[in-house]
Amino acid sequence: MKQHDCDVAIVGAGFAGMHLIYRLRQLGFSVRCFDKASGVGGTWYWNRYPGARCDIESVQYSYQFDDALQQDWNWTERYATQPEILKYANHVADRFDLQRDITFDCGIASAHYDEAGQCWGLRDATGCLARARYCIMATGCLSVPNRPEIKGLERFAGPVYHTGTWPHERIDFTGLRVAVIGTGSSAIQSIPHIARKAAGLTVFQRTANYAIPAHNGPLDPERLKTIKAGYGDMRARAKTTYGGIDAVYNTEPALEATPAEREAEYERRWQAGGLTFLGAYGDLMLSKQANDTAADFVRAKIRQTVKDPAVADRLCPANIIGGKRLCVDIGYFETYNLDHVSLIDLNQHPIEEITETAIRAGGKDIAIDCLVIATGFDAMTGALMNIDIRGRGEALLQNKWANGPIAYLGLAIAGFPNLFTVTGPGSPSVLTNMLPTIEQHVEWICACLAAMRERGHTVVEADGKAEAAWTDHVRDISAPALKSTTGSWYLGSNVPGKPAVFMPYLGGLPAYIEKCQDVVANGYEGFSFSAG
Ligand code: N01
Repeated sequence: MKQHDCDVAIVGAGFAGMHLIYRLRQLGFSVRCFDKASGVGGTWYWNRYPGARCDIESVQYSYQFDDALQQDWNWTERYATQPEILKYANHVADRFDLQRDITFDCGIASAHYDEAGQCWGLRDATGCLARARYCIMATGCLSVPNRPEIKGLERFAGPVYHTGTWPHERIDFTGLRVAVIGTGSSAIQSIPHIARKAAGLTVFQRTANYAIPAHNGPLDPERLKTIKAGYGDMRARAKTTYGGIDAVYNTEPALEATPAEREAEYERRWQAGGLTFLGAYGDLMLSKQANDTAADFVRAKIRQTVKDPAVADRLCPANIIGGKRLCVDIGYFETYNLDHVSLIDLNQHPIEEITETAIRAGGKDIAIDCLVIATGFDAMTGALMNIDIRGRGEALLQNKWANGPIAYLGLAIAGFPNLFTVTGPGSPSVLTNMLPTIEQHVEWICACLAAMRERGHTVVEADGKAEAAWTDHVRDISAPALKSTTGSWYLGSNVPGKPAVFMPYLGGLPAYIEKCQDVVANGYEGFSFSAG
């Protein structure tokens, strides 16, 4: 394997890695990007399960760094499908000739900082691949599948698919008895598609989930034209909202509205569809009582949709709405009205084991031909903790983060000079529209590297004190928040043994952007620089 000596090594060729290549090249840095996939696209390369699509409107879940790109590309649906997003990623790679700087089919196993040489050495399983002054981890927040440990799983004779590493070839469920384990976004999107083909579908649910209808459809060309005419304004407005999505977020408290007013507002948002349902009132994620009003509305919708009241009961979430990431669905609840679809509540009937031909739950064998595991990801820290990352004094990141992530702004880590993370823990990342959030990090990191070059600096490192203060701040604002009261992948509670720490920054995108700008305005406050 060829060794690459370059200014910047990038791990991951998803939307973050691709934008990094483009921007760093523009600034005159030499780059080499590595990805274990055989193509670009990151999460959209791997998540090919039936029904996979974005839950943020395509016109907003897209790059804005190049106006000609956003003017030229035409999204065809309100919420783009996985194939269309992957096509877009490939279009961007071709348009900016990014692939020549990417080594595919190459999973980085270790990244070690060489203090004397002031550079990072990256290796895959076969040996040294790159030596670079800087290393940027663009490894994604949801890129490591969470695989459940179920007795007998390895004995099952039929095919087993994880939604997060779906095969490239089309899987035909026609006439098969299928089981799906999990009821998060991936399951909620795939279940209606699987049910359309399968002879029987059994869904194993541990926690019921809220889903708001997508009301997806073709993008009206006239609407697209209007959006494109005002794209810049739309992007600017989006940056002023908590989640980086251009939409109307009410600030008035739900509890000050009358029940009739609330019902009308929730109904209006239900009919509009999508994640911005939670923008109905300003206190939905602050007050349990307010949250209950929205949760009750959605539970009533589930009961209206699902004909069997016992099944509807099982599908009605008991926890707060928006605690786990809200899901956006197309025909999910209606699917349970089909005679060949059944729902098993794992709290009442836990899986005892999997045999060669069946799932045994609650003392009963449910015969299946294939199994779909939709149990999500080891989120936010999983990809970084899976790489042997060593900083100063060969200190291991795995040790530093053993009790939860400690990072400065989700961008840098004390003791790990010249290492950056894109949308790392402690940044708003997964609580926002990821594309603009990725771009904000990429722009910040690239500007930092350019500033260092101008000043003759060769080493940058987050200060331990600044890092500790930011990590405390991230923890302090999440402690009283309703969101941190629900078990979720934000907290790592979906992965057995993972420390329960609320990982993303809950202060919202505008506050975070301001903080990043202030850091720069104050001479990169919280970072120290030196020259070799
Ligand atoms: O994963 P999840 P996901 N036995 O963690 C259950 C993004 N995404 O892949 O809630 C039985 O949400 C688990 O139960 P519980 C999006 O950000 C985006 O669906 O932990 N069940 C849960 O029901 C999303 O939030 C899109 O009790 C087990 C399910 O598996 C994130 O990815 C589409 C279990 C996992 O749900 C993750 O979504 C898809 C076990 N041992 C995903 N372990 C878009 O639209 C876990 N579960 C862009």
